[in-house]
Order: sequence, then C-alpha cells, then structure tokens
Amino acid sequence: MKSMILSAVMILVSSAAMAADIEISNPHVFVPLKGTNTTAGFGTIKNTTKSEVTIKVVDAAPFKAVELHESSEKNGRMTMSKMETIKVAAGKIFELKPGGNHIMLFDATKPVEEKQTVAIKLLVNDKEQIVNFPVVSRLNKESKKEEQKEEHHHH
Ligand SMILES: [Cu+2]
Repeated sequence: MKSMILSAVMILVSSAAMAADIEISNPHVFVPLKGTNTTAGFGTIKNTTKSEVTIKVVDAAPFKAVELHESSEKNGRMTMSKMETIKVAAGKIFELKPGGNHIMLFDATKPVEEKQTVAIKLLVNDKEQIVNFPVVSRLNKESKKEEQKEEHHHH
C-alpha cells in the first residue's frame, strides 16, 4: 500500500517536472508600499531545457495589469522600461531582483498582504505556467539580507 502511494507521488512529481521548462527559485512579491496598490515580483528563473526559452507574463490576479520591467540608471536616476519578453539561454539563469529586472504588478483590486500568494501566469515558449509568488514584507527581506552580511563580517 505504502509503495503504491509512493509511486503515485513519484509519477506526479516527474510529470510536473517534465511540463515545466523553467524553475523559479525564491519567488516573492513585496507588500505594496503604504498608500499604493502597485508592487513588483522577484525570483531567479532557471531554464531547465536544452534550448533558449522565451517568457512572457500575462496575468497576476488580483492585479489588473502586469508587465516585465528592466531598470536602468540615467543621470543618477533609476528609470524602468517595459520588456515584451525575457529570453533565457539553455541551462542559464535570469535574475529578477530589486533595482534590476522585475515583474511589475499594477492596480491590485484588493489588499495584498503578507502570507498571501500571487499566482503569476507566464507563457513559457507559449505554454502556460503558473507560479505562486509568496507575498513578503520589504523590511523582512532586507533585514534578512543585513543579517547575512553581518554573519559574513564575523567569519
Ligand atoms: Cu517596474
């Protein structure tokens, strides 16, 4: 009985792995800043296939609109511009991180709070893939990074 359940689970896991061309590690969306209903999503995208993948972002309920953005510095000011697609070479990673590329999330139709998840619908080589992005507080994320830096100093 136990082995039957185990093999059923293994079939589920392997079929899920086969369906996905990309993996996103550390996916997260920041709680919108006070007084806004716009925020951004981040994570590390890995292309698990042997050829280039093209990624589009199509939907992210409860946000009304979603865009891929890249950030750049112009005359000392950060500006963002829209990208139609992300292309990731075979086996490579693509970082979405604060101050860099990100998934811009516009106009939440309801409050977005910590411990919720935002299901972001992607088109990966025109195949639909939904990735759950946990909502995290900006402060928590940053203070964790600070702690890690501190640890490095001590070693
Ligand atoms: Cu943006």
